[in-house]
Amino acid sequence: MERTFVMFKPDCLERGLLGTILARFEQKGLRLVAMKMLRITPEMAKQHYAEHVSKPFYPGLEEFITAAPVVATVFEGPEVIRVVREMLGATSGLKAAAGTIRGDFSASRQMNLVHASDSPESATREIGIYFKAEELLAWDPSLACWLQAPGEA
Ligand code: FUP
Repeated sequence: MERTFVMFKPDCLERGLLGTILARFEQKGLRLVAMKMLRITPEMAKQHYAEHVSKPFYPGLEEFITAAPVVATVFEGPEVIRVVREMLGATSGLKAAAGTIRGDFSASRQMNLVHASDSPESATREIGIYFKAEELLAWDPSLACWLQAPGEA
């Protein structure tokens, strides 16, 4: 079982798409283990996007990500890091394939609705920025036995 950090960005909340997009992850059968709504501060933005802070697009990215609340979540499942990245599609909504979340709902490179970790190292780092260990709730949904065969999870 892997865990991944998934964040519904300000454009997602402003456009009223939180429920619609969250539903795609629920329908896929991914297990939600943490969730909180918050307003990202400039300091948190610099921590989250540490690899981009010195890039020319960073000031605009920080303005965008701090402009309205976000919803931070952690999902759990087999190969969940890759599965969620594939559900999101390419970074730019203009390039993302139809059928992916960005392909279906975004026409922007910056306003691409949802962030998800791209590796196990990123997932651990990003979950640590937004959640304390005790905020991650391990649980066994009753329907789990109809989502994966024994030994698959
Ligand atoms: P991703 O891993 O898909 O979130 O994308 P990146 O780490 O490459 O980029 C992080 C965020 O910066 C993306 F959500 C989009 C944004 N970005 C820009 O706004 N302009 C750029 O030129 C590149 C990325």
